[in-house]
Amino acid sequence: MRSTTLCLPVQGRPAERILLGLKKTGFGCGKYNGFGGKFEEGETAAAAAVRELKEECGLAACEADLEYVGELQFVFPASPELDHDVQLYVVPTWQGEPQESPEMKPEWFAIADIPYKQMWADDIYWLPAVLKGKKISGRVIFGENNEDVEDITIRSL
Ligand code: 6U4
Ligand code: NA
Ligand code: NA
Repeated sequence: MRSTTLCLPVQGRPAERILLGLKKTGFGCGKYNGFGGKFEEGETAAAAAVRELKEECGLAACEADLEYVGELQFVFPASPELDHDVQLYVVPTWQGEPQESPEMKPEWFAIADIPYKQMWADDIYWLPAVLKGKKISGRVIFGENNEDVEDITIRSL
């Protein structure tokens, strides 16, 4: 299973606003999501998260700015080549301002206005808990269309 990262920049504690990006290309195109991607060879999860955050939305964080909040496994029985897992990070501090990249158009959302209908279908099951400060571990099984959630298990760490 390939490994990826997902960074969730937030303001306020507990979180009041979250920076999401509208993905413009590739996997998840047209969806709002956090910022992240695949590890490069020899790279740690935290290093990959810092690199992808900068590449995709221009925010500069250091590894110490990242708060590890858990891990999710995504399983696509109809397309096993899509299977991957995600190391999740909340990012409360950084340097710089959000900037559009070729991959993502960043946008701030109040927590009450998070556009779950325009996000991956699993997000509504775990993102609210993460934004309340919980750490989670979970597994999502997608349906035939690789979009709908067929089965999901989330537990608190
Ligand atoms: P390329 O374009 O090959 O460099 P890369 O940016 O390395 O891609 P990408 O964009 O394919 O990787 O990584 C997928 C991103 O989408 C990761 O940040 C994890 C995130 N992601 C994938 N499935 C998700 C899901 N079901 N729910 C979610 N985020 C998901 O919230
Ligand atoms: Na990405
Ligand atoms: Na990327």
